[in-house]
Amino acid sequence: MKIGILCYPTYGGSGIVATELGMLLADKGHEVHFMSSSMPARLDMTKPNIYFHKVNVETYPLFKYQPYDIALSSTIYHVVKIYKLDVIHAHYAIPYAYAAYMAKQMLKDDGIETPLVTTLHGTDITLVGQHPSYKKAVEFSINKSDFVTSVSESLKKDTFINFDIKTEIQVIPNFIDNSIFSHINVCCRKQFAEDHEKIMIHVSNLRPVKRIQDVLETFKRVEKEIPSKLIIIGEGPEMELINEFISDNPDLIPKIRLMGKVNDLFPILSYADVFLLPSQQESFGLAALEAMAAGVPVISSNAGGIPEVNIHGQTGYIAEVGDINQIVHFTKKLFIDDELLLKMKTNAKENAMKFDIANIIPLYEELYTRAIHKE
Ligand code: GMT
Repeated sequence: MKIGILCYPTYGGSGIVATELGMLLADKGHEVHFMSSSMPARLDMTKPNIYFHKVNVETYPLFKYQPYDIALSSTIYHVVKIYKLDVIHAHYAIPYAYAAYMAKQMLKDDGIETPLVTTLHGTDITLVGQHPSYKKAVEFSINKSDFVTSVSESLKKDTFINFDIKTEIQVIPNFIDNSIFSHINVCCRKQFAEDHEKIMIHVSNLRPVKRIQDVLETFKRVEKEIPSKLIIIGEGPEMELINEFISDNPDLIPKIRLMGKVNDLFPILSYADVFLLPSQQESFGLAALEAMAAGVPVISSNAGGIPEVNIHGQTGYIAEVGDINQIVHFTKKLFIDDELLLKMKTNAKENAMKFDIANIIPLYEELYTRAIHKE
């Protein structure tokens, strides 16, 4: 099949899922065309069958805002027409599903019917998609998509609650390529912590919805009793809050490692003892799944789809959003009991296997086939 993938290029769950999916489809022999404002962060252009088309936004002095969505729909139109794509897959409703619908109409005028599959990722439904400036357009583009998927049952439910949806929504959970962990060389834990110290880790785009304050407060309280280190990976607006916390707690400076965006996330994840994900909202929690696949138990909030990934008392623990006492309690519980920690590490890895790409890719392939054959 010839598949067009529209996604955000930056760090953020939807872009990562879209990129990993596209690369695996290309590995299986499909021709995959990525369209985005810049090269997606994890896209490996050395792989076969992969094409990248940059959306070029032409500036003009009259424009206060650049008309990205117009440039995007024109790019989709041209790429579908030139490369004869079979299907367009939009990741994140805004602006991808919307722009893809416009491209579909332009193609229709030329007698070309190209099916559109839209995957809802989370904040396109629960946060930004709720804003009056976008809500109607999001609803319209979902209803105009030929097939719609969501990354969790929870997100599917939220979509039906928040919008007037007339199409079916199929849940296709996010996934992980567990095979990458067989090649990881775990040699350097000492670079992050002494043997007697535990490691907490948090990976995100550091936006307010991630509740970084809970990560920092948990670390501060746990570290007082149990020697530990905190690794934070990612970049985003809450970096200011982190810097403020560090300057208010100078004794913690040598114990907190801020790593920004890292290219090779998985070896670092493998050193951690717990992954903290106290998010206010999380449709799935891809970062938690990646941690689990690396054998790291997750201590998370109960937001959105997280409980579909992190199983309380088995792969980690779940607390109410904002209940720091609970998060601290669960972290200490794991840190003081090596046997329990080891068991949960094994459980986490085992549960991640359920989300292995080998189980998920066929679901997308089947969906594309149905879309192409209008089934
Ligand atoms: O908030 C983010 O982490 C980015 C956002 C995105 O769409 O890029 O992530 C959402 O999609 C991920 C991939 O499907 C999910 O794993 C995240 O849970 C979801 N984030 C939120 O719902 C806040």
